[in-house]
Amino acid sequence: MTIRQNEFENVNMREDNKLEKALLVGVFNDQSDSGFEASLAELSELARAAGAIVIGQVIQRHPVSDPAFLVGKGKIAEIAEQCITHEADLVIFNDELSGSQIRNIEKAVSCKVIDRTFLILDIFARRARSHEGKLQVELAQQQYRLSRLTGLGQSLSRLGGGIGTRGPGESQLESSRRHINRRISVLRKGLQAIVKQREQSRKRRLDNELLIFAVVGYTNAGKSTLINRLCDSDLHAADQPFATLDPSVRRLLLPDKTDVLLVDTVGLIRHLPHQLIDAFRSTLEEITRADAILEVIDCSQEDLTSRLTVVDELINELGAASLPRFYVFNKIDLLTKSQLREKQDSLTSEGQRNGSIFSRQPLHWVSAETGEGLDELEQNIMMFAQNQMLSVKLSIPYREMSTLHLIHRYGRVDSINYQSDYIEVSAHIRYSHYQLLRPFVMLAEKCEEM
Ligand SMILES: Nc1nc2c(ncn2[C@@H]2O[C@H](COP(=O)(O)OP(=O)(O)OP(=O)(O)O)[C@@H](O)[C@H]2O)c(=O)[nH]1
Ligand SMILES: [Mg+2]
Repeated sequence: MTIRQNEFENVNMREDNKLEKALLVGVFNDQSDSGFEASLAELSELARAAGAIVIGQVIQRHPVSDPAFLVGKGKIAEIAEQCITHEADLVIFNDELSGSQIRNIEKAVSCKVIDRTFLILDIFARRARSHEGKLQVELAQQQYRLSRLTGLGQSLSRLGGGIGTRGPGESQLESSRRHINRRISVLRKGLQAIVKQREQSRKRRLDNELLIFAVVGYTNAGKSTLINRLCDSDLHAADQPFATLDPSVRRLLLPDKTDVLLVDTVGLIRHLPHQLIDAFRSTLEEITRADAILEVIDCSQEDLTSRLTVVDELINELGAASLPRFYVFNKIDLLTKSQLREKQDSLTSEGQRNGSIFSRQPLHWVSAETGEGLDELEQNIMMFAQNQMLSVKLSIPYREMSTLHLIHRYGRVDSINYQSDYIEVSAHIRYSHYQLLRPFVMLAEKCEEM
């Protein structure tokens, strides 16, 4: 199946290739109260990542009842004035806008208007490299577009049915909708084929049966840098939102010479568009197939707990909450000793107050940049991996020699003694392989190191 290039690409690039000047608009209301400042600062980061220069911001401090514009008439006038003064190319709203709101505001301020969701989708489109990533992003964009079409108003729509609602007389709206729906179904089919392929390679990976750790966290937390440092790899890492879109797997050699796999995942952000979560679901579900999660948190950030909540909510939504979790607080090199102590104390006391995991779980404080704390993290990963293993003594008849190959493949052979009529093997195997080797087991016990 051939799939056309994404028609959304570079959608907010100026024709002369210059950076666009963007004015930000935030609405301060009760629900977004606590994270408002952080969320607006993040919007500015996102705008820059999309190739725009932020020339100012307008904040609506009081909720407005007029849903046609989201902000009050006075604010609309202020936005229009600022657009003229700063020669803005576009206005970016921090809140989601409906199709009709976008059109109303565009008309009133005479400038291109987009919302946070559109902006994030645009950044994803710029970053997508793999075939799958490109299809996923375009699927999310087309769904966004479909949901914004309805704002065009009833007068343009003939969806009510009846004579004249099909064929040459159909409205612009309806034909756009049909065009988008057709495209969506092509994209879905393309993605299904890729998921099938992935199932095959997962089966192969399961054959190798290495423990899998999904590295999950807020965007820019340092997930890829951490993997690079631990695995001596060269995944793309950069100081920008959504540097990673496609999941990659790297092998970590532990001090006891066993290997585990670390899976890098797409970074998360507050108000991650639901269209993206849907489109990336099959990729995100890789997390649920891991044996454990390494949750990476940038501890130099002020809004640390709200970022943690965003990540935890997605892990819950995916149904991966019961997986064992390592909390890895990264970037400690950016804090002074006393700032670090303050953060550690506040997390522990907060944990004790609301009974959260932090009061019970050992937390890892590391720097993927300098390597500080990584030895201890590796030790803990190793202990966890050993925990998943059984120490066994096997007696294998010579006619069952092929079993030796199985043990090499599924576990770690510690010693082999060739006796006169059987082979005596001491090994570490995964619990899940116990049944397979059971006929030969003389002794099995949980590992000492646990
Ligand atoms: N000072 C410092 N910077 C770090 C550390 N770890 C990562 N960084 C920097 O943080 C930025 C983001 O790192 P990435 O590894 O790309 O972050 P990520 O979590 O993979 O981000 P996404 O893929 O966008 O979700 C890069 O500029 C890194 O160099 C750290 O321990 N200390
Ligand atoms: Mg990354």
